[in-house]
Amino acid sequence: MYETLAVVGATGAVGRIVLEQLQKRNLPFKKLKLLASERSVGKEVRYNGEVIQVELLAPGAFKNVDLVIGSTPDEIAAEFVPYAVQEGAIVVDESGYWRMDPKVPLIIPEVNPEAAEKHEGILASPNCSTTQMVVALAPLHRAARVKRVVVSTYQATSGAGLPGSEELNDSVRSALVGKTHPPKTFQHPIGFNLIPQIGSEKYEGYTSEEMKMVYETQKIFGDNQIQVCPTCVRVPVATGHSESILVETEKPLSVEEATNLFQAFDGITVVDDLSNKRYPMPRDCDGKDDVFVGRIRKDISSSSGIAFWCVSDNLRKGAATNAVQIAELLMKRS
Ligand code: 2RA
Repeated sequence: MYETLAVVGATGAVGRIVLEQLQKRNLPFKKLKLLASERSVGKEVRYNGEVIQVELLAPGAFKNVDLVIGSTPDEIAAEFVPYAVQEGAIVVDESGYWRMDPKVPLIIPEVNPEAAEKHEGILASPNCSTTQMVVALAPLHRAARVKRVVVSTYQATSGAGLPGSEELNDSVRSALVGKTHPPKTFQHPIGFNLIPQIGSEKYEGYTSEEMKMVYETQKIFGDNQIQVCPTCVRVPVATGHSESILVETEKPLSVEEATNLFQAFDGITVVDDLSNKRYPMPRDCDGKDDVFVGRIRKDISSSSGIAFWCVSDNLRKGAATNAVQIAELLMKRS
């Protein structure tokens, strides 16, 4: 049923990993079409030993396309997704534009695959910082119902795409010779710095990135009662978002119970041995598809809390891998 698959934004930081994941997971489609903005048209991309030329993203490009994975900024997704659907394709969109539309299911395949059954042509993949947190919370939520989450993120520069990665390199190089590289992608120089702002001011002093963590978590779990208090921080790390998470559950969980729940969940790897200095770190998770959890401990300030540390490759489970898994889920069901 899904014979032709199109990848929009195939030459971007996430698009490249989408192509790698499609090959690795061996998705059963017959033809691949690559679409991008004018700047990338004509570029040649290798896929499974074949050379594919990037074509222009424009109305008409989705005729005879069955399934699309879109990896573009919000404003591009706002424009192309409606005409892709009109031309008959189903779109898995990674941008932030469609996620909170009530008609669009927001999917993490290990967490809420059932939500993918009902859609009107668009399915969305959550924001990277939400995805890894929700994967980690899911087994605790199923066993003990999550009531409240306090989370601080340490987000890599590649979350802002290739320009973010370049700015980290330029900023660090300049700082090492006592200069300041003028920031373009981030609000301040990122080399040897932390920036407690990702996105714009959105609600009551919280940023757009922080409010995504609130709304998207509630939507994926289908529970608006879950309280989330986020602080999102950009850090000078190239790849791999880290999160310090304190979760309060309705039914108190012991550390052993929480650890067993994490270990049994598909897509989570536990690395937790403080005495031997073993815990997840971005440099060890770069290039891996799982969500890594460690430093699991009791909240010593309350009786119903568990604190833990969570790291995941933001370009993989936080973006490309999750989108390809959604496409895989649709293909399995067709
Ligand atoms: C970031 N979460 O890290 C964003 C990307 N979607 O900037």
